[in-house]
Order: sequence, then C-alpha cells, then structure tokens
Amino acid sequence: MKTQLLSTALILALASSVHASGSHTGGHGHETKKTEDGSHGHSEGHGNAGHHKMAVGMPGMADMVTRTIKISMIETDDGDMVFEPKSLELKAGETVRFAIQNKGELEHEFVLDTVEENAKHKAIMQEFPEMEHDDPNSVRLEERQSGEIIWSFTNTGTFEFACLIPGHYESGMHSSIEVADAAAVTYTKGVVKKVNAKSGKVTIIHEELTNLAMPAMTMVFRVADETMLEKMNAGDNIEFVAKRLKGKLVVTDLK
Ligand SMILES: [Cu+2]
Repeated sequence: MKTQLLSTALILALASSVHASGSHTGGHGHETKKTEDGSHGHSEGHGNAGHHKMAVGMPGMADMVTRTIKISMIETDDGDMVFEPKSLELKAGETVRFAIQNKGELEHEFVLDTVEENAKHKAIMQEFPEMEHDDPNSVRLEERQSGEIIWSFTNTGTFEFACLIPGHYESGMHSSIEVADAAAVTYTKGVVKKVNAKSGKVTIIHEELTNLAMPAMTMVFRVADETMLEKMNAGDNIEFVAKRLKGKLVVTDLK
C-alpha cells in the first residue's frame, strides 16, 4: 500500500531522527501526539521509550507550557511565502505552545527540526510531493486553518521551523530558532507599577538594563507573550529580560 511504502522509504532514507508516521492524514485538528501513535521510525536508541526525543527537543505537555508563541503563514504580494516571526530566541527548558495560523491561500506545513534534518526531509518531499506528515514536530494546515504544537526545547542550538512543501522553503518559508542556555540569560530586577492588559503593556520600575545600556528608571514595555501580563500585578517584585525588537522594548522572559 502506498502509505506503507512511503513510511518505509522515509525510515530508510532518514535513518536518524525523523519519525515516519502511519497516519498520513490531512492534518486536520492536529494535536501533539505523545505515545498513542504506534508507528515511529525511532532509531536513535537512547532508551527513552514513549518519547520522541530529537535534537530539537521533544513533544511537550499542555500543563508544562511556559509561553505561547503565535506563528502566521503568509504569502506576500511579491510572491514570497513566509512565517511570522522570522526568528525566535528561546531558552533550553522552555515548553512552547506554537499557535499556528495559515493566513494564506495555499496549504502549508510547520516542521520543527534542525536545519540539516529539514533539508533531508525536504529532499524526500521533492520525490514524494503528495506526502503529508502527521509527526509530533509538524503540522500541515490548509488555507485559513489553525493548529498547534506543544514542544519542549531540551537542547541548546540553532534550529528552524520550515514548510517543506516543494518550492515553499525556497520562497522564504523558514524561520530560525536560537535556543540558549538558560543559565546564560541575565535577568533584571524590577517592580511592576501598572499592567494594561488591553494595550498589552506593562510599566516596570526597573534596575539597570545592562543588555540595553539603559539606566534604572520607570518604563513601559510590551510583552512577548500576552500570558505574561496575567502573571504580573501592580506591586509585584519581578525578574525579567527585556530586548529591543523592531524598535520596541519587549519583556521576553519573566521569572
Ligand atoms: Cu508552505
């Protein structure tokens, strides 16, 4: 049967960490799978039965999510296909809920992996363009469809999420993920003065922000993830990381 042949081809060709799946469905209502999917081409053999442990990490559980990141799939007027955002910075140990929205008119994929594994996988896709995946590190979305993946980033390194449908990667459909060592992140102390959930902003009386070369003062920040606002109340002592993203000061991490 065709599905079986494709699975076998995948396992043979990608003898390392890409997991072939027996359920080549259209990816509707995709949810992160953990152990229920019985046909894993798992050949790394690190004895961690029940987990899809890959260089990029492993499927995460909903109750472990530390932040939600919205991802959009977009086709631009000049013919490019892109993900928004174009790059992400994470810390090892984070579990991320990727809330993915296909805002385009075409079908797209979100495949989370190393650049190298995605390149191998992409070569296979070119040979079997009709192939659709339902692996825990990927989701395929039809036009205007949404999906999500919960993923635990257990390792530091440079990774990416990409669309491996033939031609899409080349049209720009890949974004980088830098996963840093959690211990290497420097937090700044501050006190929350005001939270404005409506505008997605928080005012913080903060100590010196060394990474921004900014002295201690009171400033308004945006947040990288709206759920951060729920964790902050006026008067709270916090430790946070702020970065300048697209010319705006954004709280990217919160202890
Ligand atoms: Cu695509």
